[in-house]
Amino acid sequence: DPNDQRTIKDAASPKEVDYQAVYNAIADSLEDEKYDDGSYGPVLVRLAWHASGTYDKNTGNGGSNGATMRFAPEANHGANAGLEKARAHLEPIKKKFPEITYSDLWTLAGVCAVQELGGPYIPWRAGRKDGNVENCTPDGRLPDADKGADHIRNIFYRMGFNDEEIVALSGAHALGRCHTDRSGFDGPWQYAPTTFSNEYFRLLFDEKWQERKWKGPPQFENKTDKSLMMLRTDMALVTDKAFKPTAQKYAKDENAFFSDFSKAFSKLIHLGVPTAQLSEPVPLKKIEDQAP
Ligand code: ZEM
Repeated sequence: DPNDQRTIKDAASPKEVDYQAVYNAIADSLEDEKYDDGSYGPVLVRLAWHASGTYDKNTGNGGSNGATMRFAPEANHGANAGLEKARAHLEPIKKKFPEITYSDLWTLAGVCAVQELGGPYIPWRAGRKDGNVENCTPDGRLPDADKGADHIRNIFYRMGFNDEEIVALSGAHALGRCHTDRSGFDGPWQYAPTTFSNEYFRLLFDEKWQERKWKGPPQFENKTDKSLMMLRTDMALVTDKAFKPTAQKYAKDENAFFSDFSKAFSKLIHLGVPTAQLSEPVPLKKIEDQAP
């Protein structure tokens, strides 16, 4: 199976990389007052997610191993619109540390963004190998935002996640926003979209949500000031009987969310990477926890 990223051969033998130095360089690059809400963090988290969320547990193909989003057709899949900005943002880091693979770099960048924007520590292992165009995954593996709970389950069960993990992962929507020129949707999920928190869950329950009347795709707006948004898939976390209790727990208990998100996101960014390829967990310290 040419799509099977477990068959990716590495041209060179793995080299010594100072991953903390790579982490620090990414952390240093996140802030940019001219970009979006002032940080590249959210779009880097989305890059790590879309690079990993193509995994299919039944065939073993897809996942972060390969970094196949560098190539058409995967780069041009509708779900990946806008992620060229995230990839381009990491190019200078790749140039500075050429020995890191793109697939390690993209997942490490996701970890860095979550941690530096105030989220939990995320266990990360090195060892992903870069594939080539033959390893691109077919279109349609990532979730559609205008669908319901059945669709969400189909997509995430295929990756090997359960209902609790689906809810935990969805909390990443604390970060960033929708862009009309990328997905067609519009707006952020919470008032501080460059701070990782459980605000997404709190607002899901504490705000009243109504369908937005506009020319764009179907989305919800908060009644209070109409400045926030939810996708149909976000609303499913409240309307679905099995998702709701977990979402409620995270709305009330940020520590529980952080702990479960850390595990689920770590699982996500290692999906499909053969264990034999992976290093031991690499400690990646937040800037604030490093000696001055
Ligand atoms: Zn998202 N996501 N996502 N997501 N996502 C967007 C943005 C971001 C869905 C989805 O359709 C969309 C997860 C799950 C799901 C992030 C992280 C994670 C956008 C807006 C859409 C439409 C894109 C744009 O216009 O720029 C759906 C349907 C999901 C599941 C059902 C999971 C899981 C994530 C990580 C763990 C992040 C951080 C963003 C914000 C990106 C940015 O540029 O600000």
